[in-house]
Amino acid sequence: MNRFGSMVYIQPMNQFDVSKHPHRRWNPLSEEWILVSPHRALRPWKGSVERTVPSERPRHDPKCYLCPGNNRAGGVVNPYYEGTYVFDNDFSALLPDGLEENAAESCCGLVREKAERGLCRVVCFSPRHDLTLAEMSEADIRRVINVWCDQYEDLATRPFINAVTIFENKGEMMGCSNPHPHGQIWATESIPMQLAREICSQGKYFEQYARPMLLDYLHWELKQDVRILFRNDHFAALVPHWAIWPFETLILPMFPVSRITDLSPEQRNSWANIMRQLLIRYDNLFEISFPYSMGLHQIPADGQEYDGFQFHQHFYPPLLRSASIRKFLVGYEMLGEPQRDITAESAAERLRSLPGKHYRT
Ligand code: H2U
Ligand code: ZN
Repeated sequence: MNRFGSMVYIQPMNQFDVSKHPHRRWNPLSEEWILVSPHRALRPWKGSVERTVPSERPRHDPKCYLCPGNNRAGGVVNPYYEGTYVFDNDFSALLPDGLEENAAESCCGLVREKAERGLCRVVCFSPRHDLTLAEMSEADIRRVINVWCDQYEDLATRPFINAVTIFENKGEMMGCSNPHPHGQIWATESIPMQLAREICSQGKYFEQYARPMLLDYLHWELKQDVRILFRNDHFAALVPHWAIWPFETLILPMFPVSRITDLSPEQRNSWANIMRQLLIRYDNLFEISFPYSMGLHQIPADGQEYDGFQFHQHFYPPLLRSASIRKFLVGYEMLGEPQRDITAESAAERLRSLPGKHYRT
């Protein structure tokens, strides 16, 4: 009885279980918390896959600005390329050297601006309009890796370039303007914010433990064997413990390496192999060409040492439960912090359970 004369029921405390109860997880790379609400995803999965009509694309589209032999904006004509093809973006977000250096500050530093130089390139992965990386052979993905390495080498050695960001924006849902398999490279004078954060967090870890953070993390994950998707001699793919996007993944090398140009030919083969395994599972998940933003994080190209920095590849796919239901980072996520329902562990289990053969073959 309490002092108002009514019965007090003491609820037994629920034993905390990460697979059932709301909790926060720490992202040691970006140094941010994320909220996980697994109880919302406990409703049974009916496995219903909304089958979308696969969009049959021609091998060559006369209207595509990336297909061989076609016109691009500004009148340039693409060569009849047979493998990969790289060109300077006709609508580059950055302009190269030649502009005067400029930085200004006012209002006690609250208002700041700084001129930014850089180069933007487009990388066509294949002359075939109807393919994606997921449907390309391992050897062809390996050729794309070689192009990325050559581009890194070329851009990183330019005096005004300090960081090279290689990425792919895939699918209409991600705002990609063209289904022709392609990615982009932005080489910048400044170190972009996401990379700067990851340099800082990995640097602090290295200072404390004298080992690369992502290598220690990978060794721990390999022992746990819960979020690991696949591994080969040199690389592993996993759903990071702190993933925000439902099927977010990370490809990690199993040895210390800070830039892709330092990968040996065998290591590059292994990377192509693991990337292909992952991309096939992604497409098989909802039997569609799976949209995502993917990118490489490498050491800055400013000639400085960044102890503990480990090269890695992020995949951020927006899809949640089906081919058409996407996750938005809105509301609480814009004003509070990111949140997810299905846990990283169950996402990994789903991805692992998918066949290794592409659904279209
Ligand atoms: P997406 O990967 O977001 O679809 O972008 C394709 C890029 O291709 C985009 O950055 C460039 C756009 O500026 N582009 C050209 O360089 N030339 C063209 O003729 C059209 C598009
Ligand atoms: Zn095309």
